[in-house]
Amino acid sequence: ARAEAAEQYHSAATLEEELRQLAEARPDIAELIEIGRSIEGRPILALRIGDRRGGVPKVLFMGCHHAREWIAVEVPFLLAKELVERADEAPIASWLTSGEVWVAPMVNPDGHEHSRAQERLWRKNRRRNDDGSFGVDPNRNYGYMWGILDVPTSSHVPSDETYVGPRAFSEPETQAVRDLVGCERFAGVITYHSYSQLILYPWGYTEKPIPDVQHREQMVGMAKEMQTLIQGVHGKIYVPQPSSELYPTAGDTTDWTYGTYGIPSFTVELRPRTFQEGGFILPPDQILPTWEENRPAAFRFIEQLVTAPVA
Ligand code: 0X9
Ligand code: ZN
Repeated sequence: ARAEAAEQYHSAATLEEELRQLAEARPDIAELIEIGRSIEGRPILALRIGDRRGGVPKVLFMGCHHAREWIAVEVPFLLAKELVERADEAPIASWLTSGEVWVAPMVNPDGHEHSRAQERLWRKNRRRNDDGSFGVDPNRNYGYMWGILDVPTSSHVPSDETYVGPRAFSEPETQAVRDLVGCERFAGVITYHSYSQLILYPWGYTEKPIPDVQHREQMVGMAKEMQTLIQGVHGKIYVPQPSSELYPTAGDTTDWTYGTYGIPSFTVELRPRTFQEGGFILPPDQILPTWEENRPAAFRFIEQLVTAPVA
């Protein structure tokens, strides 16, 4: 069963191959971009999808900051695939004219390969730390309020699962995202993780609500709408909540994208809901239903942000 699952989920190599095929099939709307290289030298890839007009609002979807969260590669990949393959159909065609969608399905390719080949439950990247242990948690390494917490869920001990790293953006994987987001000025970000079926929005570093009431209401509203859209497909409930309600962390992706750029930012924790249902080990026959239920929420996010006036 293990070998079978590995075949139905993407490796870094099969992902690159399929992203390349998408870009080659539709060079008019899709471009494969290497946004950086991992510690072990693997390309970190993003597919840019749009008519390339310039000055249009852009939306970013990312996946697989955490190595073992295999489904978090597949959902953004299937989003990219559908946008490219149905690029000429309404309403996708109009989104790709009025805006642009960027998809980076595997931010942590080294960790992901390690999870496939060596340790299925590996989480971090593959940095060799000063104490000889391996790995920085990429989702603790972003530069907004980085390192301010010292708790089990956000640790300064290198061998810990949630090691924040020696400094903000110490890792090439988070540097790649930092540089991309700094360049492209996205209107919104969704980063996929697993598991628990949650829709998380900032803050993660504090239980205090976001002070800007408009931003807060916008993100709470969007999260609730996503919940409804997801539930409408296969009945699965994804609970919206502030990230810190799950547990406190400093330096996660969405605290940085919201804290630095003020853009709507969500962490979507995909299937399953519980450890008893498999936790990080999601049977491959659930890849498609997980994508199907997340499709309308992702589409709505795109639609909302690309049809809004450019900031
Ligand atoms: O711990 C994480 O990085 C995310 N959960 S996971 O099980 N995929 O590792 C959640 C990050 C959301 N932020 C906070 N909880 N603060
Ligand atoms: Zn995760």
